[in-house]
Amino acid sequence: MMKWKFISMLILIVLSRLTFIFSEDAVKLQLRNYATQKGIYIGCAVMPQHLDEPTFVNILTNNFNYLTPENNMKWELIHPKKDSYDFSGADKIVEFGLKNGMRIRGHTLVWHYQNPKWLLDSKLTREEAMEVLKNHIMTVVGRYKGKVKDWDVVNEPMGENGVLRWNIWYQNIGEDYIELALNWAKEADPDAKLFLNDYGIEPVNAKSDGFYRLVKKLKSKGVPLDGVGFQFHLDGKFYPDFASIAQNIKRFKDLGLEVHFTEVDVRLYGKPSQREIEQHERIFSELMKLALAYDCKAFITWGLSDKYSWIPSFFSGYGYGLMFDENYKPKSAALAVRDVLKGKKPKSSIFEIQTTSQERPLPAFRGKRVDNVPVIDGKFNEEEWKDAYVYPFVFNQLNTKDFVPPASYDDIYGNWRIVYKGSKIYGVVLRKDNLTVVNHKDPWDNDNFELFYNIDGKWKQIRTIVGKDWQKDHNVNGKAIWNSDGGILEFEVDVGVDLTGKTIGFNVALSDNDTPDNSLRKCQLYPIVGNNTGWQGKGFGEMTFEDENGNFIDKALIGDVMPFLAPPSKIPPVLDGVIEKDEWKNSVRYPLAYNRFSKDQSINNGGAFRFLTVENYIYGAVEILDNKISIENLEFLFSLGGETIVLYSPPGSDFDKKQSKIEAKAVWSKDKKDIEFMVKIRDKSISNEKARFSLGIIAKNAKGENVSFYPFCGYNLIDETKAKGLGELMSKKGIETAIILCQ
Ligand SMILES: [Ca+2]
Ligand SMILES: [Ca+2]
Ligand SMILES: [Ca+2]
Ligand SMILES: [Ca+2]
Repeated sequence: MMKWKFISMLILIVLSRLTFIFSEDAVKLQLRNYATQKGIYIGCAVMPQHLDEPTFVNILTNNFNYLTPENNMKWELIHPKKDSYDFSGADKIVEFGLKNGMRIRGHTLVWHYQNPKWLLDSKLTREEAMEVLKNHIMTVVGRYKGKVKDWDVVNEPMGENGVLRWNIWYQNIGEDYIELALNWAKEADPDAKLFLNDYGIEPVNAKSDGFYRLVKKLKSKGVPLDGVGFQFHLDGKFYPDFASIAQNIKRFKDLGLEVHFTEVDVRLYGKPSQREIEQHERIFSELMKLALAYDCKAFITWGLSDKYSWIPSFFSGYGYGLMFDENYKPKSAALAVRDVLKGKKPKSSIFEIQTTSQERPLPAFRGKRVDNVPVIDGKFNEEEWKDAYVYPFVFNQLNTKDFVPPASYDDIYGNWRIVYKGSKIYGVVLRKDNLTVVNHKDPWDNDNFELFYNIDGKWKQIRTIVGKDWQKDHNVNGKAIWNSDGGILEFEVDVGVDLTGKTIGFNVALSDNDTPDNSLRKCQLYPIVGNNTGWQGKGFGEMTFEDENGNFIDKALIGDVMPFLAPPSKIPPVLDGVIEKDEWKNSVRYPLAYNRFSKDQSINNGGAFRFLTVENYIYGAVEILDNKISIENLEFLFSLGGETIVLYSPPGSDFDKKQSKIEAKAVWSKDKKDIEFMVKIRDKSISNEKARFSLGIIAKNAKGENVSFYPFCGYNLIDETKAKGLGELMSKKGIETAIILCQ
């Protein structure tokens, strides 16, 4: 017995020591101080019993200056019986907050959920219901008058479809229960700020449209309403559409309302992968940037640490929602939020920059016309396919900082081609995958192929899981047939519009899941860079269909491809040919996967590249991943504000600067597989500007044929094989470039 006691004591000591070390890290963060400097409140939801735990309190008071009770002001707890209130929990939180110099948010006076049984069982007339609600609001708000500065007066009033949600107050009082509640809260404490709070209203969508109409009407009637709360309970699997959220915040602010982030958490399923953890971090830091950029005055997480998060009990199998883990260790998200709070105030324009622009961001893909249509039978043997352009699946859009697909061709590799006749699209996908997984409950998390198109403003997403036809609920006029090992997919889709000479918004994606235990897919490869927003009708590339004369004439811009990013860095990387993680840590890694010397443009892992913006310089790093090629040149083109720079660097040598006096330098690694370079763009700093760029590796393959690795498709080099490079081509006709956003 003694022995066990001793060992368990030791374990306890070690554990508490661990907690101590982690909590020390957490205390050191001092999010609160940085938030104060930026004029934003950073808060979290708490329960009264947490305030008896010294570690919790220590982290809370050092990092947060805003508190809200997670449950103790909800009817069920604060008003458990018809004629009696229980203020004990709420009082404790309010007093604690005030003692520690925190602002307090009251949550909530009206909600459809967590109501006491007596209330749910009451049969009330309109007048009786008004009396019950008014008494409750006057009592609760009255008690905390001058102490609680912000109130979520009504929580979650909106239904998913943008019409008011049914609740007991709506039922008994009518639609005006919201304005009555706001008026009574105002009467009880004229100085408190009053909010309506909801979830799922963060981006522009049917629900936020309904919410917007509601608050606009209230404002126009002069109802006392100071702001709206966007809850931000996010599933970290989906990267949010921050541009849409920004646009939404702006329209609410334009009504003269404050926008608070009221219940932030970003949940992940199961044991998160490194990619998911990075996305979790990125979502938190982008949210904080968004809050600062739009002067949102409060950023509240729904809990302090995963130790007490509501997530696992509500979303089975999910966790990891908050900035501190269950041992109070700050996650990378907490450090990222701290860095955002410490940095310069982000400009709102970084969220407003939209992919849709007057310029075509990327060349369109090409769909050839066929007279005899291929037989859709999973056998890839028709002549019609041979002449088609072939493109890779390559940007892993599930990732946010590393878009390069898995290194092994056997793990996942695919290419695709499209031909058409009339209104019908025909396609072939060739796919290599080490393990086919088709048993996941969510169709998109299986090994699958997806086709996205936007024709004349109407978009559609359709999916076929390996081995199966198009998903039934997608109502496809066509079929999808796989061969027996899932290596070939042939499909047809009638889009109902003659495609001859037409340009459409277009995208495809190949997903890979190698975990039959129902874990999530690990990658979803697209032929374009993006943010995985195709399922929201955004982030489309383009396809142009051959016209009746055999020409490809790109029509008006239909797609809205995301730009490539050159994030800012304060410290310039050391140009020594060694691409160190730390010096490039802000950058995004992109694949070089298009061979423009061939009609089959698909390469999986030709190379990778990344950029950084350092004041008035652009820095780049390139990795050559294909071992079998002999390199002739690194080619870099950059064009900003009318000035175009074209530079070449042969293996092992600096840029050839004979043709230009530009300040530039390229350094290759000893094995000539990695290159680091910098180019001075101009005298003035670059910040949040869009430029055009192209970057390529020009080489010969083992057979001595010309190959090139580019980040996007293109045709010039195919059509004019005599041209040796971009410079020469540029003088002949416009070279195809993509947009790079220098942040
Ligand atoms: Ca066939
Ligand atoms: Ca695989
Ligand atoms: Ca797989
Ligand atoms: Ca270096």
